[in-house]
Amino acid sequence: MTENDLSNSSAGDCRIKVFNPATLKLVGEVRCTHIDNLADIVASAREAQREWYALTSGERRKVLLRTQANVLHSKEELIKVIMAETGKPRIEAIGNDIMAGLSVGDYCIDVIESNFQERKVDYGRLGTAFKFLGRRSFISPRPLGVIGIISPWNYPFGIPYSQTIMALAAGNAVVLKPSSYTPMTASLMKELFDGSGVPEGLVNVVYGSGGTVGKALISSGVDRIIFTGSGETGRQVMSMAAQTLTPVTLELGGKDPMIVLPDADIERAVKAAVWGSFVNAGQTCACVKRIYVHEKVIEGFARNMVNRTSTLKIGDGSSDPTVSVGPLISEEAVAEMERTVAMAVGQGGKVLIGGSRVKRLNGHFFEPTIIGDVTQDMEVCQNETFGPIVALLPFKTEEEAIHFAWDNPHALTASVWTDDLRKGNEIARRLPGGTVMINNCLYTYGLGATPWGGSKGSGFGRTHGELGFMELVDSQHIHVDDGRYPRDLWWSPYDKEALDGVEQMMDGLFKGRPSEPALKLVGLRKLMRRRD
Ligand code: TXE
Repeated sequence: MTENDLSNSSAGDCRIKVFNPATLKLVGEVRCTHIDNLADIVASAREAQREWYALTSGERRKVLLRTQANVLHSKEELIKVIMAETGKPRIEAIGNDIMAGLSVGDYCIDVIESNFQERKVDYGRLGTAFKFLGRRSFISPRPLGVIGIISPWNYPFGIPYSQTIMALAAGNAVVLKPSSYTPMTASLMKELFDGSGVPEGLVNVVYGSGGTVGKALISSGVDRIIFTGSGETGRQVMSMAAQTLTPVTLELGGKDPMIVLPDADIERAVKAAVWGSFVNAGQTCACVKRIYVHEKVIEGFARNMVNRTSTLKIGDGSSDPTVSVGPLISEEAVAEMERTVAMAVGQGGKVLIGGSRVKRLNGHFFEPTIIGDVTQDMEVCQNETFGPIVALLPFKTEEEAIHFAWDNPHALTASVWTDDLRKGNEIARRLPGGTVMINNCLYTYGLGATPWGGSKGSGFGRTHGELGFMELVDSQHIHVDDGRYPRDLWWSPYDKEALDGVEQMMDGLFKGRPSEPALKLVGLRKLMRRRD
C-alpha cells in the first residue's frame, strides 16, 4: 500500500484512511483538502502572518512558550497518536519525536529576539572613507511570509513541529502537508498551536497525497518550501518549484557511514551502532547504514554487534517498554527490505543476523539485519535502505575509510569512533555530511541549536539552529546616504573633471592597499562639494 492508496481519491469525497502498522487496525480517517481551496488557505495564511508579525517579538515569544507548554500538557494524546500512526515504540515517540520538536522550539524561543536585531555593516578598510561620504549600511531581517512544509511519516511530530515553530519564530505563517500515513499527528499539532493563541490561519494543515495536494502546495504562491522526504520526490519538488522560482530547502535521504578505528571503545561503538542502525526500525534518514570497521577489530565488532542485535525485541511497543524494534510503515516497505536482502546476498553479501520479515507478528515487521562480506559497489552499500538493514565493511587505513565514506551519493551525517579526539576531530573534518559526530551518532537532530541538513543526494539547505533560522528570513540590505554632497562623482552628465575625480578615487581607495584610504580622498571632498 503506497501513500496514494491510503486515500480513496474519488475527487468529491477523498478520505485518507490511517492504519496502525503494528496492528494493521484502522485508527482513523481524515478528509482530503481539495486543491481548489489552496489559494484561499495561502491567502488567509498571509493575512494571519501580517497580524502575527505586527506583534512584538516578545509577544510572539510568549505565544510559542504556550505552545511548548501545550505539547507537554497533551503529551499522552500526542504519544498515542504518533504510535498509532507509525507503530513506533513509546520511548521513540517520546525521545526521538516529541523531544526533538520541543528542543527546536526551545532554541527558537531563546533566539527569537536576538535573531531579529538589525546589524550595522562594517565597511572594513573603507569605513572611514564612507563615513566622510556620509554612508551607512544595515542588514535588516524580516519574515519571508508563508512557508510551505511537506513532511514525511517517519517522525510525524518531530519534523513538522520543529519546522513549523521555527518558521513562526521567524515571523512567518505555515501551510503544512503531512504524509498521508500520518495526518492525525499533524492535526493534533495544529490544535496545539491554535490553542496557544496564534492568529487564526497562521498554522494550516492540508491533507492528501503528495502527487496532488503536495504538488499544488508548491505552486500555491508560498514563499519557501521546506521538503523532507526521499531523494526522488525531492527532485520532483525542486523542478516543480522552479516553475514559480519558489526557494526550497531539501532534507532528503541518507546512507550514513560510521567509521570505527582500532583504538575505539568497541563495546560502546557496538551499542551505538545497534541503536543507530535500528532506531525507528531503521526508517530514519540519518540512521547508521554503512559501518566501516578497521580490519584489526572487525571480527570482534561483528560478533559483538550480532549478539547485541539478537537481544532486541521486535513488536508493538505501545505498551511494552522492552520492545526495541517497531514495524515498518507498510507492506511495501517490508517487501522492499526482502528485495534488498536478496540483492545483497545475490551480489555476495552474507546475512550475519536477521534478513526476513517477522511472520509470527501481525504487522509490517522486519528483523534487524546485519549484512557482512559487503563491498563498496554493492547496492546495499550505495542505495538508501529505509528499514532495519545495515552493511558491515572492513577497512585497512584511515585514508581508505575516508574514501569509502565519500564513495556514496548521499552526505547527510557521519560518525568516527576513536579514543584519540585529536585524530577524531581531524578525520571528522574530512568526512562528508552536514553533521559529523565523534563517538556518537544520529541524535543531534534533537539538538535544536545545531543545524540539520546535508549535501549531494541528501539535499541542501538547513533546518534548525541559526543556519536554519536564516533560511526563514529575508535579510534586506538598507543603505543610508545622508545627502551631504550635491551629487556623486560618478553620476552623469559626465565631463573631464568627473573622469579625473573617479580615477583619483579608484587610486585613493585601492592603489597600494594603504591601511587607511580616507586621507587620499580628502582632496576629492572639495570637488564633490562644488559639483552640481
Ligand atoms: O518520503 P516521500 P516518505 C526521507 C527518508 C526517506 C523518506 C521517507 O530518507 O527517503 O524521507 O519518507 C510528499 N510533490 N527523510 O516515504 O515519499 C508526500 O506526501 C510534492 C529525510 O514520506 O518522499 C510526503 O508528505 N509532495 C529526512 C512527503 O512528500 C510530494 C528525515 C515525503 O514523501 C510528492 C526523514 C510530489 N510529487 C525522512 N510526492 C532528512 N533528511 O532529514 C510525495 N510528496
